[in-house]
Amino acid sequence: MNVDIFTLFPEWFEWFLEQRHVSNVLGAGSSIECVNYRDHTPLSGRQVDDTPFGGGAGMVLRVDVLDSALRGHYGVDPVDLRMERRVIALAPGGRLLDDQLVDELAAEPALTLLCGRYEGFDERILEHFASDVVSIGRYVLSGGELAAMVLCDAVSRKLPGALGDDRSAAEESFSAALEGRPEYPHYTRPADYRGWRVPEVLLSGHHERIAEWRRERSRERGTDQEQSAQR
Ligand code: 6GU
Repeated sequence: MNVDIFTLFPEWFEWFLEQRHVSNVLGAGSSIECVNYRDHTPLSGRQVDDTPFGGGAGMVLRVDVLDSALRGHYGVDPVDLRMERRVIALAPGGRLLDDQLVDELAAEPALTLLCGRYEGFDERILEHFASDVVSIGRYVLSGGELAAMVLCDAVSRKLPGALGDDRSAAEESFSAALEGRPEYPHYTRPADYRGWRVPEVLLSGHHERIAEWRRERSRERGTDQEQSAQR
């Protein structure tokens, strides 16, 4: 997969790209490239944002700057770009990122991520250039960069070569293998610590009983999580 990240802070991603599971995926044929909006702005002084029409606090990323940045990088009109590849604007009001969306994005050959800053994007960017608007939760971050990293992290775990063992991604929390529910609890040595004993069934070597126990625990956790989401 090829991922391009448009941002005002490309240096934020340097640390992220060095992390093991990300660099494994990059080594296995994927690529992540960062593009600085400021390198493409048609405005003087590397300006990229402006005050909102109608007044109010903060600054808004300009539609002409995004047009130049996308056109400069891809050599096509950004209105047509979103027909070729998913162009995802990261904004708090977007579609909530969940395992289903992560799977959907992991199946794409290429993604473009647009990070907003300040008060966010001129609405025309979302309307005309983005194919999707994605949010990582119902709270406000100061920019889309951390959300882009969250999305890349979650997507890259689904790509071949990311994890030591490809089964880990298939059976993990919220996956279809667990019918969308959270993962069962894990234990390792010591089997008894301060009197806190590991459930006996896990030490039994009885694979069917272990699988059954894990399904039950996963179901219980799913119910607990639904109940706390309703509160
Ligand atoms: Cl994608 N962006 C910002 N600025 N805040 C967020 C978010 C995204 N998702 C949750 N909060």
